[in-house]
Amino acid sequence: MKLKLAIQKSGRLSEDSIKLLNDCGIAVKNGGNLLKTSAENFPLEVFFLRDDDIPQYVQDGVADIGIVGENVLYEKCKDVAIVRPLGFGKCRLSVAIPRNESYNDVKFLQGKKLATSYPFLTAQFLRKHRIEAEIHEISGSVEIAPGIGLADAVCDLVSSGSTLFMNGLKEVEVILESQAVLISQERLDEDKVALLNRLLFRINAVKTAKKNKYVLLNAPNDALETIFSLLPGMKSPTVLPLAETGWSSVHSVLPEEEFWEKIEALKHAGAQGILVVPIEKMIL
Ligand code: PRT
Ligand code: ZN
Repeated sequence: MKLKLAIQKSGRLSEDSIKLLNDCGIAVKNGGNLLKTSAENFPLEVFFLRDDDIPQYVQDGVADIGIVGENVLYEKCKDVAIVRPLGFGKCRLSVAIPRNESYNDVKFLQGKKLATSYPFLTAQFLRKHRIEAEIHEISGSVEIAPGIGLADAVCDLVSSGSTLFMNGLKEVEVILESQAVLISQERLDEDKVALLNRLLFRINAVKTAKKNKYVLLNAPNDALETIFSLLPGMKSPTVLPLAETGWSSVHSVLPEEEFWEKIEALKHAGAQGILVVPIEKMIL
């Protein structure tokens, strides 16, 4: 028995999805022309699909789990469970209007025409703000719609914003912040849940590792107490005596977000020869 995973065949989420599997020690070759493939060393079958189809396939149980952007998931309104955010494919679904228009608030959109590939989420946003506007659904190149007189505004995905900029548009409202998520069928049988948990264990180890650094440093023994308070580590730091008397080597783990602040404080406390190393896997 194998767990069936649906990922995007070719697009912005494909590479990161395959990389995540590889980081989890699961050997999967990139899709190419394949529609499905089996992992070599984990009971996993991978389906390569268009991202728009993934929520439906997971809902219907054709696939047990899938990787898809929240934007697609919420637009499609399928009955699936979100298992875990994955931290890649970050973007936002935003309303943008021609740069030369002045904008105060959403009332600007009253009676206007909006072009989008996300009619459901756009309609939901307009309803929430009690705005009546016409939604014009198009499947691609939404950002050119105002320029060719097809719409007054767009509702589209943005990451850097350069596409909007190049098309003379400015972002005025964010409807949704999105990232890739792991989704699962609502009613997986017990064996599949066990496989999903094995996969999740690995994903958690990979993701936790990315958020942390391994720190090695030398310190005079009388500075150790201060250093321990700065580097509590997973349980407590490892301390090894240096050949030079009165000095120790301290090994510990430090969250990425506290990195610079802590390094400064460690130097201040007397630490020397600080080495910071990436962690590949971390199991708490
Ligand atoms: O063929 P298939 O249907 O599978 O792929 P697709 O063409 O529908 O999707 P794809 O590969 O473009 O995107 C897949 C997913 O990546 C999206 O559903 C989002 O969850 C996520 N994602 C992240 C993005 C972006 N960032 C993004 N920037 N999807 C699209 N874009 C577009 C954006 O709309 C704009 O037109 O990229 C363009 C460049 O963005 P800027 O702001 O960086 O200029
Ligand atoms: Zn798509």
